[in-house]
Parts: sequence; C-alpha cells; structure tokens
Amino acid sequence: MPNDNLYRVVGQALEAGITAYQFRDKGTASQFNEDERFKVALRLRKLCAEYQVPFIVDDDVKLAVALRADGIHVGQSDEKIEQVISEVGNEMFIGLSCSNETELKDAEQVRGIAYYGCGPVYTTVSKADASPVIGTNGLSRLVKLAHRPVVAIGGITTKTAKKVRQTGAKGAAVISEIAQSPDIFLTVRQLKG
Ligand code: TZP
Ligand code: MG
Repeated sequence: MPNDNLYRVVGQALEAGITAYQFRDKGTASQFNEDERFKVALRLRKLCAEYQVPFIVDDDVKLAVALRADGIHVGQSDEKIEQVISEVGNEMFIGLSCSNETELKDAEQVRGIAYYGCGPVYTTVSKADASPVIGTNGLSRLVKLAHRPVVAIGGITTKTAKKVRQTGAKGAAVISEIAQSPDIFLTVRQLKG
C-alpha cells in the first residue's frame, strides 16, 4: 500500500503532539487523482479528529468543504483570498501565505484571515516554486507587521526551530524534517522545544 507510510507519519506525528495538520497534494508534487485524494484525505481527516487536532486543506476549497475541514490554506497565486472568505469563511478558518512585506500589508486589510503562513525561512526541497528565502530576519519583520499569528515555513529543522521561535512566530510548519525522521516522536518534541 503506497499510502501506508503517509498514514504512519501522520499518525506518529499526531501521537507526538503536532498541533495542526495540513493536507497538501498539488502541483508537481501531487501524488493522487481526485478520487484517491478524497479517500486519503478523508482517512487523515478522521485521524486528526481522533486527536482533536485541526485538519487544514491546502488550496482546494471543494475538498475542504467535502471533508468538513477545520481550515483552508491558500497561497498568493491560488484562489483569491476574498473569494475563499466569501465561500467558506463561515465554515472554517482561513490561512494565507505571505512571503514579503507587500503581501502581508495587503493581507492586513482583509477581514476574515485567521493566520499567515510566512516563508520560506530557509531553503526547502519540498516546494519547487517556492518564493525567495527570507531567513529569520525577514520572518521577524513579517511577525512585527502582522496583527495575526504567523506560522513559519520552509526548511525548518530541530536545529533551527529555536531561532524561528525567537522571532515571535506562533507556529512552525514542517514537512521533510518530520516525514523523513527516523524518530518522529523525538523530532516533534525537539521542534516544539
Ligand atoms: N511553502 C513554503 S516552503 C514549503 C511550502 C509548502 C515547504 C516546506 O517544507 P519543508 O520540507 O519543511 O521545507
Ligand atoms: Mg499554497
């Protein structure tokens, strides 16, 4: 079963204490057709519910609604944030990616956004079309400008999590460091500090 590793990783990460999970299957990294995507995401959605951990769908309003997701996350070039807010703002919380000060200042004018995803803080291997790296200095500037919680993303590891936390970011979104960890319990504990 090709998805067994995904269920194992998410299950162990939940057991280890992650505070949110985002389902992301898009672009060149997409692994599933529409049917498979729904089935896999539904199973993960139920798993998160067992742990009372928010389940967030990346950039797929239809899937988020079908799964009764807790949240939806959109990027700057995904469906327009105002459109997403009017579609599902009453049903789930909404996150928006902001990778520079202009994007963040524009987002501050929009009502109905719950949090910002900011990065990439460091070089990432998980997103082919990632914006330029902003470093912890760039992240700090965005945190200072933001009146909403900032979740840092991009190349964050157990070694850099503390520096990321010191910027005032309220969370860290992590793919590789957890998915490739030989000991997910230890990695999540170290990431949380
Ligand atoms: N957006 C900016 S960086 C990134 C996304 C989705 C990928 C983060 O993955 P990793 O493996 O933790 O660098
Ligand atoms: Mg996106």
